[in-house]
This record gives sequence, C-alpha cells and structure tokens, in this order.
Amino acid sequence: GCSCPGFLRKNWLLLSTVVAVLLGIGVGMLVREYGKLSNLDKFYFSFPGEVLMRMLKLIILPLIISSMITGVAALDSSVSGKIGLRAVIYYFCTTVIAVILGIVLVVTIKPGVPQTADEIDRVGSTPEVSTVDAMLDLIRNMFPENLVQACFQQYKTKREKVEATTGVDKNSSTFTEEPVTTATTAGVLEGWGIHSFPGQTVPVPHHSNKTQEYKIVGMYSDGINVLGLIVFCLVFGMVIGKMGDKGQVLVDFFNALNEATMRIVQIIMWYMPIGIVFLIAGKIIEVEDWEIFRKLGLYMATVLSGLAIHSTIILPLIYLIIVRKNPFRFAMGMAQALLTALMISSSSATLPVTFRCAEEKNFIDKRITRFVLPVGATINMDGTALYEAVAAVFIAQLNDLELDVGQIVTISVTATAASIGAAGVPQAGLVTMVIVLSAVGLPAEDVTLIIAVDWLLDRFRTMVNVLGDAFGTGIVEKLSKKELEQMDVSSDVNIVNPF
Ligand code: DAS
Repeated sequence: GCSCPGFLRKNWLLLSTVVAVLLGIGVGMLVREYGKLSNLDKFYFSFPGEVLMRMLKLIILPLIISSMITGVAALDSSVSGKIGLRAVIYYFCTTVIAVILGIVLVVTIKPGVPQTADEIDRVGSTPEVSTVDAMLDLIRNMFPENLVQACFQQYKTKREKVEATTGVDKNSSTFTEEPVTTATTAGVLEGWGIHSFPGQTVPVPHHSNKTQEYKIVGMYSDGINVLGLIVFCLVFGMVIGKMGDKGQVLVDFFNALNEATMRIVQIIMWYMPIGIVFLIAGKIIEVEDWEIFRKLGLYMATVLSGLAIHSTIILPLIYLIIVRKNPFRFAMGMAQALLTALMISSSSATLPVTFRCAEEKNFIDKRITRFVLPVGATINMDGTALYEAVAAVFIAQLNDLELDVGQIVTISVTATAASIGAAGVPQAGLVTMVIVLSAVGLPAEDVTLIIAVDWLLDRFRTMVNVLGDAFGTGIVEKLSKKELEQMDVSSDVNIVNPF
C-alpha cells in the first residue's frame, strides 16, 4: 500500500520548513515588486522571524550546559578522553582539507585577477585586528574569569585608531605601528564593559606595553562566550561524573535540565516554519544591491563550488570509508538542520535542531552527540575555513599581489585558526577574516569589498559547518564503538530520551 501518510507524519517538520522557505521566497518577491514598503515597514515585516531567532538563541545556553555536562559525566574519563581526541582529530583534518580545497580552487579559477579592487564598491568599515592579539583572545575566551558573565551577550566595539597617540613617542625606536588588540573578542572589553559607547575615545593597552587611543565607532553584540562555557562544562562534567554518590544529585539535576530543555526545543520547532517565512521574505525585501552579485559572481562561484565539493564529495567519502554506510542517507537525516542553518546562518542557533536530527533521525548515541555537537558548532567550521582561504586569496588577487608559498601557508594556517576562533553566529567569519588578511599584509579594510555578498555566502558556509559536525558524530561513534559497548549500563541510564 501507500506509505505516504507515514512519510508525511514522520517528516512533517521538514516538509513544512521546505514549504516555509518557498513561501517566504514567493512572498518576499511579491512584496518587493508591489509592496512599496518603507524602511520601518520592512523592519516590522520581518518581526516574526526575529522572534524565531530570539527563541533559538534563548535555548542555546541551557542546551549547551546541560548536554555537555551530562554527556561528559556519563562517560568514564578514559573513554571521554579518547572520544574527545578522536573528535578533535576529525575537526582538525576536515578543516585543513577544506582550506586546501579552497586554496586550490581560488588559485585555479582566479576570480580576482581580471578585476581590480577599485571596480568593486566598498561598504562599511572594519575593526583593526592584529594576529597575535586575536590568538591571545581565543585562549582568553577559553578561560572566562567570570562564569556568569560568560553567559551574557558579549558587546564588542568597533574602533578606529586616533592618529595622535598619547604617551608614546612616535619617533622612538620602540614604537610600532602595529594596531592595538582585536575587536573581535571579549577580552578587549575588560574594564570598559558597556561603559564605552560610540563617539568616546578610549585608551587601549597594547601587548607591547604601550597605550594607543582609539575612538569607538560602533558596537555590535557577539553572542555568549560559548567556548568558555564549553571548557568549563567539560571539566565540571568530568568532575561530577567521578564523584560517585556525592555527585549523583548534580548529574540528576543536569539530566532533568537537559530533558526540560529538549522539550522546549520541541515547542520552538512548531513555531519554526512561521518564523522562517518572514525571515526569508524579509531578507529578500531588504537586499538593495543585486548588481554587486554580478560583479562578485566569479568569487561567489568559487566559494560555492568549494563548499559543494567539500559537502557532497569529501565529507561523504570520509564518512563512507570509516563508517561504511550510505553518507547521503545520513545527510538526508540531517536535512532539517541543514535547512535551518541555511535560513538563520548560525551554527549555534541551529544546535537544537542538529541534536534532534542526529539523535532522532540518524540514531547517533547520545553520549557522542552531547560532546561532539556543541564543541563542533563552536570550533569545527569547515565551510568558514574554506571561505576564509578563498576570500583572502581573492583579495590578494584584487590587489595584484603575487602570493609566494610562504604566504599561502600563512593563509592556510591563519584561515584554520580564524575558523576555530569564529563564533557560531551570523557573519562571524567575516570578522575573523581580518586576521587572515593582516597576517599576509593585505589591507584589512578590504573585507569591505566582500561584505555586500557575505550574507548569502554565510548561509551556505554555515550549512557546511553543520554538516561537518553531523558527519563527525557518525564517524566518532563508529570509531568509539568498542568503548561505548564496554561501558557499564549503569552510566547509560543517565541518558534520558527527551522525545
Ligand atoms: N555563520 C557562522 C556559523 O555559525 C560562521 C561564519 O560566519 O562563517 O557557522
């Protein structure tokens, strides 16, 4: 007989999301054509979409904390160490492959060679960032000095160097022109907090012991410090897992929290299609300059084909070799998460959906997902790494700069680091891009050349980021089968099925 009703019932969420996307595109084009909306109307129009984003972001904090802590606590420390190591090796190898793929493509296709930078309009301004400080900030973020503060939205400032410096003799031999500390991470705001506001001039200490005056030109929020929370939850989970009876009350508490969180996720999912209609329609109405897509067409094609090769050939091949199961079936199981990533361009905010797909559709062991997914969403970004490499070489080509092997290697290394450092929020990769540029001496403000099309590329690279995390769960599970089976059943009952 026909299994259609069964198929519909099992996949209603995916189907309604697909319908929502199509509906959103249709509505967006209609309103764009005939709507004549004022800027304020546009703002109101996408409001239901904004509410969806807020709900998804809202759930990230309890989700990450409860899943990481219970996930790690349920494992023997020897087992969690092995699983962690395998996950990190997987993250690292796939990221490096993505970078190499990106570089090969951009060097072959040469999207920037027929054009010069002047032919493309620059939009917006960029923060000044230095590589050393960006790296230091990455580590700083891993150890938040205040756990509660790490759970808050971080406000970062964009700033401009004030020409006349104070307290520094510009002509002295020790003075360096190196820009002061990055604006990308929380560390720099230490002590200023949200007391610094646009228009204000602030002194910023430099790692070489000098102070430079900066004028704050803008502020943006960068989400919560997920990396710091993950590091803490890892340690905390390990500790309470080892405490035996004394720690059990905490393990039970976080298990219950995890179950409650997953139930809330379930509720959010009901709202998701509605939010998506307005998110996508709002975006289509909002975009002003479609002409830029023609000018940057070849660059976008390079990034997109790289992402396509990585996600449809390389990752599936790795999965096939290790797991020996159909990778496309696995990817289909993740469809809902991939679509969500495409719609909201944030791996962190997609996390609740990624969990659901991995556990409910692909039946990955929860002890694996709870570890691999939150960490992956934060540090494993194949799509972002590939994009950073392509964009840096593209900008070099626009500037007529012939890159030598050393510079290519530098781009590869910094693109990898920049993808690890990028938070799982929209367009984070564009901000950390500046690290890659400044490492090879390219003008950092040249990211403004690619800003106009970044929102679109961001969606696709986020999708690849999520797919990479998903395949990671399957691969790490397969590699850890022995340990997982050997583990006593008692620790297994800690994992409750939230659905
Ligand atoms: N959008 C990001 C993500 O969430 C990262 C990026 O900007 O590249 O994966």
